Amino acid sequence: MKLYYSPGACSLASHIVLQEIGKPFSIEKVDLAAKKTASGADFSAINPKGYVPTIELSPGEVLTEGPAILQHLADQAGRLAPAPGTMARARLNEWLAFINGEVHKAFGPLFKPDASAEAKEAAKAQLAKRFTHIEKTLSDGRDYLTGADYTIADAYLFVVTNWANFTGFALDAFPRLQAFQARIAARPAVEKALVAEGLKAA
Ligand SMILES: N[C@@H](CCC(=O)N[C@@H](CS)C(=O)NCC(=O)O)C(=O)O
Repeated sequence: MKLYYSPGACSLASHIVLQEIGKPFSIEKVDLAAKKTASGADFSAINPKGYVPTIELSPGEVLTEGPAILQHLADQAGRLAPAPGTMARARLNEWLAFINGEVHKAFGPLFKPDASAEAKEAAKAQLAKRFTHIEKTLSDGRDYLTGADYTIADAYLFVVTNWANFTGFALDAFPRLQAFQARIAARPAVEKALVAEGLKAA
């Protein structure tokens, strides 16, 4: 299994889950601007959509889209997600869709150097609404998004909300989210993924 990634990008969630599961895998960095992998391969030929995460599960079997990859890894491992078909799994899917469509994508303008100040402010206002929903969810004392159990949604939420720290989006109003981030960052698998992507000293 090989994960194509860019350091700190949304692919970090898949990387964390691979580390959590502990089955053998490798990672290869992608230059997203040049669409070249670290070994010199044409990334567009591997994933014509040109983005990470992209995972080669077995020779020629490539899976894309973060939520699909996360669920496949969890289902194969029989961990980090409730069983398919259950209400608990529907709740997990609800979170994955929210993180993907409402949080991940809302960060877009904050990463674009050419986005107008107006577009950046609008993105921050949208994110504040979404973060408020997350903060409320975490306010009943739960450690993780869906309750007592750590799931793939927590890994994904950790990665995208961490972008706040690099985009000038203050988290002061979201203390429970900050505590959540610290809780997830302390997991050995998360630390391993951060070190492997060069985001943390070994
Ligand atoms: N729909 C995809 C989007 C993935 C995505 O936005 N990846 C970003 C990094 S976080 C990327 O590779 N961007 C480079 C590009 O689109 O050229 C998913 O949810 O996995």
